[in-house]
Amino acid sequence: MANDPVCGMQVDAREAAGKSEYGGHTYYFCAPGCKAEFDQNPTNYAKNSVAGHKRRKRGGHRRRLRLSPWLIATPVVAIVAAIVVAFVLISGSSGTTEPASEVAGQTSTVSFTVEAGDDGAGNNSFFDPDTIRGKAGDVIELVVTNPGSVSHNLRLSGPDKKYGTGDDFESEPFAIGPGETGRAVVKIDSPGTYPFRCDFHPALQVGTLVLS
Ligand SMILES: [Cu+2]
Repeated sequence: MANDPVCGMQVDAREAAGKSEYGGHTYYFCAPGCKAEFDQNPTNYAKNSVAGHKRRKRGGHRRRLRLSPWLIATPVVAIVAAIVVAFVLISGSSGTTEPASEVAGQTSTVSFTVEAGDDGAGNNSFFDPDTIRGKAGDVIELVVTNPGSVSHNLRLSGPDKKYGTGDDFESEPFAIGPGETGRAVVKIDSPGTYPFRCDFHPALQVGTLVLS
């Protein structure tokens, strides 16, 4: 088994959804979204960064956190590390908790919390609620919590209701690890029903944003 360097899931190399060569190493991915993310920023994920992928600050300045493989193999230590990382993020030494609550400089006026979880073994991933109702034109913050055991994210199809076309809204961080919280800030001006999904579990973990 290999580890998907983006979301940290275990991937059987023979059944991987994609692979990339980087720095003389082969990486396997559970989903096309993970491969695309890796290919854009391989240095963020290559070697030793499996569980430690911790993310971009606003303004393009990147924060990197590399954990050695033994940490990943030792859940207790990994949990402690995650708590430390969360503390560092919350304590304000990073820009990550700055109001991601804006779209083009606008502050969100409505906030919804969505669970992106699984059954505790990485299966049956879900969003709860899987239908969110808001108003077209509002700047809406989606707070995405992950009570599950593997990484999830939330990608909202943009105004065109299609994924991967450049107008999507994506949670930040891209991969929300177990116990972590991410955010997406959304603004769509036309009423309608807009699908969202987890890029790591795109077939199963889906929902809709209904804007009136
Ligand atoms: Cu997921």
